[in-house]
Amino acid sequence: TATENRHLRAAGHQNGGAMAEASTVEDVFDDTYREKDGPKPAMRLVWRNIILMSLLHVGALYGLLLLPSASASTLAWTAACYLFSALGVTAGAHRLWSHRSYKASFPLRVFLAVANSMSFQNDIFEWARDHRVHHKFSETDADPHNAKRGFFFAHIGWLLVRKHPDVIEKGGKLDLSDLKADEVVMFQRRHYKLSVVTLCFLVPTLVPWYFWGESLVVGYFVPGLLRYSVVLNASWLVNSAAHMWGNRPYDATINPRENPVVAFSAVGEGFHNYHHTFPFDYATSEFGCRLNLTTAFIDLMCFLGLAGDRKRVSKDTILARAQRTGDGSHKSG
Ligand code: ST9
Ligand code: ZN
Ligand code: ZN
Repeated sequence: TATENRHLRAAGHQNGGAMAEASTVEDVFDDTYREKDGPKPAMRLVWRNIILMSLLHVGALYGLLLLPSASASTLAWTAACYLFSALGVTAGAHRLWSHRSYKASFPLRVFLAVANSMSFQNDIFEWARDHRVHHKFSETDADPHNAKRGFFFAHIGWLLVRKHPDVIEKGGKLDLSDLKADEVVMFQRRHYKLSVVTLCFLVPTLVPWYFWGESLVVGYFVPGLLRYSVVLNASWLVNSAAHMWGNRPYDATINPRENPVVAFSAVGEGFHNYHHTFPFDYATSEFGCRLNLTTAFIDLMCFLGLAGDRKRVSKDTILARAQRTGDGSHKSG
């Protein structure tokens, strides 16, 4: 199916016109990779991360307790921060930069990079590199959040231990030239720490305090820490829950699944059986905008002339694939 997907991507190009330069994205499963024999390397805990992630989640719980004392404006602002930081991951790091599933103009890329820094999920370059190895070596030692190691590891555990050496070895062989050539990606990488302090913590805290007199404590714990940790967990559910629970209408030989609950909380990213089968489809789902705010956002950007060249898989191809490798739950069956 790797070859098949390359052909599909090439076909998408002919429809999409000037998309040729993105044809090398290495997000297609590589079935030639074999895990090394012998015992697995020992797990090495990273205590700094364990402590910081614990503190973040304690802070988020405190934010939950403060929710009733937040003003309506602060709650609306929290929702806006949620949506904005989520789009920085879904429309930005994921569909644009990891998969090159559509093309974005310079102003839109700046907007997405700003939103991405508010989400504080590693810089775009690192995120996209980890994500390409996740697709190419899915559920093997070379997958950073290998779901075969269990729910906890796929969800958050992978950020609390040293990476398996194969992740770094295989990741080092990926072609990332498109990311290196994108000045917005490289600018964000150079100024990552400052952008995160500003956008993930200072802006969410200070805007409600300055504009409508919210207390700094509520600003820090609600649109700050609570919003940050909810976006993180919604993203991690794609790696954990959507690799374990749901139907596999498109390819029953892989673990990623269609999970509507995850799709809702991750603004469109839970149709994971479809997405691993056709990683270059900009909608990450057969069903366009259904439970998929990110697709609606990309469509809006195209309507405004800020994006273009959306890649999509044809209904015929989807049907043929569902009939050939699906688990029978596709509505056509
Ligand atoms: C976070 C990310 O939360 C979340 C990602 C979610 C993904 C979801 C995907 C699902 C689909 C999309 C859905 C989106 C839904 C969004 C919904 C929104 C509502 N290839 O890293 P080091 C090199 S982040 C090649 O230290 P260790 C590296 O360059 C949260 N090379 O590895 C370096 O080289 P050099 C906040 C690689 O020591 C060397 O290896 N951030 C690769 O094993 C060492 O790198 C954190 O919590 C690669 N793939 O440490 C921080 N990887 O030395 C987390 C690495 O030459 N990170 N290299 O520079 C860390 O602290 C560490 O990375 C570690 C591993 C402890 C985890
Ligand atoms: Zn996945
Ligand atoms: Zn992906």
